[in-house]
Amino acid sequence: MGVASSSTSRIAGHLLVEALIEQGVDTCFGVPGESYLAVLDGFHAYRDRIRFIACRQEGGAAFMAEAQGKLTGRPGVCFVTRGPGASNAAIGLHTAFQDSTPMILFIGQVAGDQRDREAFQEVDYRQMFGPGTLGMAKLVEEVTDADRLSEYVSRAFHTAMQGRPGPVVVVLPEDMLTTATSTTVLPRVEPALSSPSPSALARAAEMLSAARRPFVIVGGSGWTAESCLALEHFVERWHLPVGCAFRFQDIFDNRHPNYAGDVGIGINPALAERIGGADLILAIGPRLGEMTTGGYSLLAAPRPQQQLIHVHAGAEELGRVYAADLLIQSAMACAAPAFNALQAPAELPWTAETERARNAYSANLVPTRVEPLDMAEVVLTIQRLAPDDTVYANGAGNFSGWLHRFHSYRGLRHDGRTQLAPTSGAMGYGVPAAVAASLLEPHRTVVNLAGDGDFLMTGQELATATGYGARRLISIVVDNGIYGTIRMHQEREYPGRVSGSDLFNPDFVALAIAYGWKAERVDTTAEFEPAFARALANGTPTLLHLKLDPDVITSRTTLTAIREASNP
Ligand SMILES: Cc1ncc(C[n+]2csc(CCOP(=O)(O)OP(=O)(O)O)c2C)c(N)n1
Repeated sequence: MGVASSSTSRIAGHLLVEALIEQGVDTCFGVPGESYLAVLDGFHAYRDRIRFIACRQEGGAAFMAEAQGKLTGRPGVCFVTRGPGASNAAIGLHTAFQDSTPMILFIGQVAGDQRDREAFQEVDYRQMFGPGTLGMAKLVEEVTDADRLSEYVSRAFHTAMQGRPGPVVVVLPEDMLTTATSTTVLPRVEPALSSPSPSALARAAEMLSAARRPFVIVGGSGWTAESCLALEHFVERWHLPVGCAFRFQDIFDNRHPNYAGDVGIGINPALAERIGGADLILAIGPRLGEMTTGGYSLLAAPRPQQQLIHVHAGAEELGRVYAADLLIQSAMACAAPAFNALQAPAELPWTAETERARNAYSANLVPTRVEPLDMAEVVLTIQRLAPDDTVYANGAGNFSGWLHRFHSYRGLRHDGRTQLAPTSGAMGYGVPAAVAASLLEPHRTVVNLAGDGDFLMTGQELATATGYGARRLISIVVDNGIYGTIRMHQEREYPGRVSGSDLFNPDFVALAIAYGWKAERVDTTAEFEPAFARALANGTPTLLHLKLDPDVITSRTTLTAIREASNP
């Protein structure tokens, strides 16, 4: 039901908030600005229906909205002010683009009578953010007529969710927002979803039936619990081995006997070999980007050795890199059920291979013990103690490799999305994503795994968590005193020549306590379990500061080994 009748006249700033409520939005993230006071006043007017979470930096706010889009499948909403605010928010927009996350960024803009003078903080957002297929936004629009604001909002929601989901920028000139309008809001948007054509499905079944060593890679956005269940049934019936694309590990239940591992950075070498040696790759949903293709080598670009069936929701994505053997344009909500309707042949030559793929995945879960702090054991302990529906959030850095390798995601069909991780590789994502998840779904436990570099890019959002009453939120900072990922690359390319990758760190425990969190330091594996149990039990945001030997650079090797291999 709408919140206003068409005869009501109110300023466009209020109409915008009414339109968001109509779309089912109950939480927006942002940093206020004088450019959109009329919208803030709308949030005040409708404060019993919708809340505006005031963040501490627009990068944090945009990451929170991106996480909201990932968690809910509908656009996360972020509000920022002109040039400086929009500049800070760019990282969240870029992440939403690369991760195919529905999101809308509203930007306050100079008044129309000041336009094009380079007025205070004026920026041309079409130049800044695109739109394009290789960048920051699917669509950038500036609303100059208050009577058409509803149309633009409706278009933003459609565009963010339809085809390949992604971010939309809507620019709001200050004078437009204060103009009275009696227009009404438009109805809640339900995205139009494309389905595979019967002939394409029949061709896919033929190709699968003729294969000897097929492999399925799933990923991308737009999945629902039902489509994930259909996917599970489809691969069971066809006995297919399944891998999850980089940072889409929660699409498929990692405990399922057909699950073979994640296809991303630090891939299990046995899995890489399997994908390289497959004769057919069925990619359902992933973008087949650099991280999922091992730098376009597991699948050679532009013409892979394997046969390729690529299923994706975005027409512009199909055939963009790979000259596939079969392209199927379909939303994920429709693709898996359609594949699940395909009849499998009685005999499938690869059944034993699927078992082997699973065994290789299980073998990869066995860690090499490390003293005094074993990150693999840390991840396995978190998994053992945390509730099943816990949301895991991380940013970018080598620390995330332990989570990606050792955590078994139970899958979207059981618990909704439980992995908030940037395929864009944006450092600083994890803290705000975790804060957003905790505020949006307060009944769930949220665990953020952060590097020391990663954490401090957005650590100020600890204040947002405290201020808005987050509870079951745990941030684990893995402090190795370096920008470890970069040091690793340095030691490989320029052994022994350290430059720009050392960090000075604050006392993270004192820092967290200053923000109103509880905090503990952990130096050994044995100390971790009781500290994490206390964090789970106390119902207060808690930071655990883990000291990690910088030589322990990944779950597979050390800095010393890398340096020695590069400098024999
Ligand atoms: C916003 C951003 N800036 C820079 C980088 C490049 N980068 C990738 S990983 C990394 C270091 C991460 O350091 P840390 O968080 O301490 O984790 P570690 O690698 O040491 O585990 C850097 C600087 C990036 N990915 N994102």
